[in-house]
Amino acid sequence: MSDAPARDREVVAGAIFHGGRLLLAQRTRPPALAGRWELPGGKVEEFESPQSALVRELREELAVEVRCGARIGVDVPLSRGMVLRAYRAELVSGEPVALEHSQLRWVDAEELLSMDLVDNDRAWIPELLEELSAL
Ligand code: 9L3
Ligand code: MG
Repeated sequence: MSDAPARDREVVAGAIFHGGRLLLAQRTRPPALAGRWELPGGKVEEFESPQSALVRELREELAVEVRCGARIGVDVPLSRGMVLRAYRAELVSGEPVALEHSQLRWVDAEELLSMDLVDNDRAWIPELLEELSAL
C-alpha cells in the first residue's frame, strides 16, 4: 500500500433489507469509530467494480453471498478525495455472522433512529427510513 492520496476511490456499503428490517453492523475500528454502527462494506480495490467489491466485502465481513442492487442515497465525501456510496444488497445465501464487526442487529425504522450510526452513514437515513416504512 502506498501513502499517496487515494483520489476518486470509492468505499461501498450494503443496505440489506429482510423481513421489514435493515442489517446494521457495529464497528470495532478505528478507535474513533469503534462501537458505532454502519452499513457493512469497505474499499473498492484497484481494477475492481463497486458491485464486485460489495459482494466481496459482505462475503468477508458477514459470510453471506449477496447480489448488488441499485444505489441508495447520496454520495458521501470522505477524506483524501474518497467517496462513500451505498447500494442495496440482496441476500442470496447464508445468514449474516459478524466476522469483522463486534455485533450485528436487524433494525426497524424506530430502532434505526435510536442507533449510534457513524456520521458518514447518517446521510442515508431518509432513504433507509423510507424503505423500512414501505416494507
Ligand atoms: N466507512 C463509513 N461507512 C461505512 C463503511 C463501510 C465505511 N458504512 C468508512 C470507514 C473507513 C472507510 O470508510 O474510514 C473504509 O471502510 P472500512 O474498510 O474500514 O470498512
Ligand atoms: Mg468494512
